[in-house]
Amino acid sequence: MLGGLAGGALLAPALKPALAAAADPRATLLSPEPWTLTPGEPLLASPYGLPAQAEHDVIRRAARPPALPGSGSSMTPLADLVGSITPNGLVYERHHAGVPKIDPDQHRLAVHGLVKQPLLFTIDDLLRLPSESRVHFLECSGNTGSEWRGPSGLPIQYTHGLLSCCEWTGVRLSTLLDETGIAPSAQWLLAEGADGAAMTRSLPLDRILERALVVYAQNGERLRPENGYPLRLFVPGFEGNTHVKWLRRLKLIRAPEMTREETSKYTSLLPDGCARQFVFEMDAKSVITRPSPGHRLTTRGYYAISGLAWSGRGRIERVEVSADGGRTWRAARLAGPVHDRALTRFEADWQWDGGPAQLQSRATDETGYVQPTREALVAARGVNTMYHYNGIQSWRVGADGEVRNA
Ligand SMILES: Nc1nc2c(c(=O)[nH]1)N[C@H]1C(S)=C(S)[C@@H](COP(=O)(O)O)O[C@H]1N2
Ligand SMILES: [Mo]
Repeated sequence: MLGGLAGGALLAPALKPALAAAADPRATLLSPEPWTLTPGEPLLASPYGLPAQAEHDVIRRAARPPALPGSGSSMTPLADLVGSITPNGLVYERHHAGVPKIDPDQHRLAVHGLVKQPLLFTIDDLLRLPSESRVHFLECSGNTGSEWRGPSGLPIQYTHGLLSCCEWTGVRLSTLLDETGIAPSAQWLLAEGADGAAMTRSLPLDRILERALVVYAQNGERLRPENGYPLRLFVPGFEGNTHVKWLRRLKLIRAPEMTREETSKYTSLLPDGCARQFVFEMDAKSVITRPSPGHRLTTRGYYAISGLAWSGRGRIERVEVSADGGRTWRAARLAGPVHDRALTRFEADWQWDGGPAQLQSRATDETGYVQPTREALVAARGVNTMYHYNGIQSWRVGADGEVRNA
């Protein structure tokens, strides 16, 4: 059960082993560690900094080998990250035809179609325009598809790792369209990438104009090649595939183009035989990142349950946590900034009594939408779709302290 804090002495039992070690004459605080005795590594040992050697396991991983050369995805190691920002080297990757090698000096963005004046922008042109930086999540609509038919047994990197959150910087789409002008008949926007897949999506202009950015930077530096260098479209809250990478063309159009990505892919077949098409917003969702499968609890007592919540429709309003499989819920605290359409870190106090437990989290966003159970989601959508799974996730803690996706 989720217990309260006993008079503030959170770690008293956990500290006992440390104090016992201090009584060991070989472990007195006064003996200097070897690395205090000589100068360390020189400056610029790594001109572009790298994580500490001991953190070498905190890496992106692919759940399966690619079906075609260059296609596939690698996943963010969510269990090892803190706060809400994903470091650039760990942002998940999803490519339909590999990462193109683009010369930024030759790259152009065309804005054309139902505009008053078609324009071609170089990267330098875009850098001259007013910029905007915003923190937003990016989630593949296939994320957590592994859980449609019940617990997959997989750890969080493979169930929820098609998810990241960066500070994205670029030019507002509306700024570019102010330059070109918009013809009155323009209703949709077609975005096309300069990769082998020529990834192309149609987007409803009125729903994205206020927020969409053409970005050239993430977390303070220029985009990584795998995340769209030198330019990508960013559509806050929309499914990942609409954030077209290696962006080369924006065309204002009257109606959706019905591209491969919105007909053969990214539609969801419902139980009644109808299909949902143009499902853009990612529904509110949350997951406990620590503890999660692969972790093992070793001592009873206090643990901070930590996780992430997000919504494609706005800010996270509330997160609740259960330790008894959803029978009772308690409010978690939001433990960091709460940005619009961004990962939001939550934490809840928990006393592990050494017995079996079932940890769950449930997010509510500012529209009042509550993250559904898997049963409710399956009742509404069936199991014939791969996309937009946002059911409440359960991690089982065994009496042995082992955490499992079961
Ligand atoms: N041009 C292009 N844009 C693309 C893709 C692609 O294959 N080509 N993949 C899409 C998909 S399916 C997702 S989920 C996101 C992944 O972005 P990331 O690799 O930066 O995480 O990019 C989208 N944009
Ligand atoms: Mo995706």
